[in-house]
Amino acid sequence: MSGTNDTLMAPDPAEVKAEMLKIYPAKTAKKRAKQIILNEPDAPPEIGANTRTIPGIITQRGCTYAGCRGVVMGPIYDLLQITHGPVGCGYYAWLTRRNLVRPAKGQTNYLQYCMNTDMQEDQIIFGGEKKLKQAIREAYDIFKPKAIAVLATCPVGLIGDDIHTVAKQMKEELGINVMAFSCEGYKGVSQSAGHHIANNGVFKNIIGLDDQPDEAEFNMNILGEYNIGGDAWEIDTLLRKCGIHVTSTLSGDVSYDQVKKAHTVQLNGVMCHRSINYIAEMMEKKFGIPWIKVNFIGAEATAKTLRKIAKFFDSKKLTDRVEEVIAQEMLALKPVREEIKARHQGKKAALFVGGSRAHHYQDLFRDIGMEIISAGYEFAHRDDYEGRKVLPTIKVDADSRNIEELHVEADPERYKPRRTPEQMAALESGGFSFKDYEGMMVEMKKTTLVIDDISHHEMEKLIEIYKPDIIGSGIKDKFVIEKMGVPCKQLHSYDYSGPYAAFGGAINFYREVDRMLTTKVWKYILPPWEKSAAASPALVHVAKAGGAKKNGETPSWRKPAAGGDEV
Ligand code: CFM
Repeated sequence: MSGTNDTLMAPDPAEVKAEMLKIYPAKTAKKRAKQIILNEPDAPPEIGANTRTIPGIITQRGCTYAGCRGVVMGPIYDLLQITHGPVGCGYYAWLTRRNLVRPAKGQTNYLQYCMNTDMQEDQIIFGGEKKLKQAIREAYDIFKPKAIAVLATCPVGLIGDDIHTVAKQMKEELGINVMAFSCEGYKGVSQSAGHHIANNGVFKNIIGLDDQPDEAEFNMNILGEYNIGGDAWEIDTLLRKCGIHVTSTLSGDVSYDQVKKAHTVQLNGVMCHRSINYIAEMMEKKFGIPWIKVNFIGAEATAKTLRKIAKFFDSKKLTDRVEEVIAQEMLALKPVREEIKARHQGKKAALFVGGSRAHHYQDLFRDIGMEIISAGYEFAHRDDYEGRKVLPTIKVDADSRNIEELHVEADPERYKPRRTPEQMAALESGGFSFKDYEGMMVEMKKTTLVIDDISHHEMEKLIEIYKPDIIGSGIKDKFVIEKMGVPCKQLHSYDYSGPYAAFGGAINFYREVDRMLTTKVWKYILPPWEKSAAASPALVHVAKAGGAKKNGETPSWRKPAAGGDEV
């Protein structure tokens, strides 16, 4: 056996891609080939994204209802939310996503409830509108909420219940805001469609209901921040230290009343571009609030974001304060970062998460000297990969046409540009960019594999060939990855730790990765390809070749060293 004598060459990404695809039927391989791309940071190539997953492929995606109810609407804690559908769908509204809240004293919090109309065969056959009305009345009688949202699951759309008319009638009857969301799970390609539906609903039904601004010199919203593991609290604490007030987040630890006045701020910061860019755009058109992309994941990214915000407000006092805060925070962070960096410099990470974290978390790994060998989103669109400049070239297909595009115009009374055109132009000529997101690919190295909607099969190949030191991914593949001997940091609910945002969060993350990479437990796990090799000596050659031997040849990245015996 010659395992130790093998020369391990850097895998050729084109060969890796071919290896991933070769198991698929021709049509599937053709489609997946468009979703597995060799990166070119200077001119990101077109990637296939936001298209339906081919049946049979094991994907990590969720449904449209999950994106609307679970992701965007879920965290608005005093908006009473009723799922209209079978009780099983309702389960996924029951805090299965880890958006934390800490309502102020005396405020209502419905997050711990899971309210559902429990549709039965009767309603499927004869219609569920009556039962829905009854559920709304019942919920109102018990809780007396400020507002109610009704969220549809698949059968509602299939049988044609008119939930919007029900909401309208109940609004009149109860005298409170009642709104409906046609976010049936099948409506789109993934949860991404649900984000868009939720954005439309929040914009139409909540934002703009209260014109009274919070009193603050520097006042902004953080959009697309969902307070997973307390991230929004970490960001809020940091911004407060700088003297910046957050009126509303969409939607992390936020109340219905805060969302009502979201349109009164001077600036919108967009954290998760994928899930909330629609609202940012619509608020700009209707109210004149500019938006900028922000990122509080990673120490360097956080510092950059703070400076960007300070530059927008154009105040010496704020700029000085921001620099002071960055210096203070870095003082505490740097020794931890340097110590951990020394242990893990050059190690390899891969990231396959959602619609924004696969990009944002790259900064945290880079902070401690690690290299990103591959990354991809589950359900993002081309603009999240290639940047918003490709928006005009994205083809509108039957699936995207399914989701309403709101026609938004400037509000006749309330449209008020927050900066004059001259001020905006001056900022832009100083390198400041509004309404812009450059996407993931410009920040990744040349020829790095960018993989959209990665399948379990592709993940296995990636691990066998690249042997990453850690993978950031989700619960659906976490244990598959760990059974292969690779630590997996679950980047949706954070494996119940966190927060990871801002400077304090970055320290938590470095320590967590350090712990995961230094524990000795992984060496006790024999990955499946080595197990089969041990059981059958004839397979040893294939195993050593990263399981990627094709047509009797050893792939170029794993040629045996001269003089080394093979088996
Ligand atoms: Fe935005 Fe999210 Fe994400 Fe997302 Fe999500 Fe999430 Fe996510 Mo899980 S809104 S796209 S639909 S950052 S629940 S808080 S972690 S897949 S990367």
